[in-house]
Amino acid sequence: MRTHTYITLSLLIAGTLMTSGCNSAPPAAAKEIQTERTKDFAISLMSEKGELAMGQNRFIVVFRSTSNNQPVDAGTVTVGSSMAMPGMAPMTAPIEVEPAGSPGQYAAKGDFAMSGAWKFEVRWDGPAGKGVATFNTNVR
Ligand SMILES: [Cu+2]
Repeated sequence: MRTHTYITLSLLIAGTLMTSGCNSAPPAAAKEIQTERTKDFAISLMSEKGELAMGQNRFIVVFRSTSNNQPVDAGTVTVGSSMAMPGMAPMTAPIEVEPAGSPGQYAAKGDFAMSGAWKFEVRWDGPAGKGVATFNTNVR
């Protein structure tokens, strides 16, 4: 049963990848993926490779003040995702976000089932108020 063997092996590999993806430390050297600006913030998505790719991704969300370019605490941050699918409900990927240990930096991870045009909505609620910024980002 070659097919069955192949599937079992794939599940084992997928399981190993998921386990190794549990470390929540932000990437050591992060490159900018995309930056969007609001009145108060320049909000950047960053990752080790400077891009998002199909499958499991870890990236960081950085909030900087537009007045002095310094990282600034945005309070509670969530990231929503969706991909428009012709003739179907949009595809979504849950994105886990947690504070990355220094002000204005948040570690995020999510698993994208398809490459293509995704929309990310970064929401914040904290000392500087609340808001949302939309990123239209290509997932390779
Ligand atoms: Cu899709």
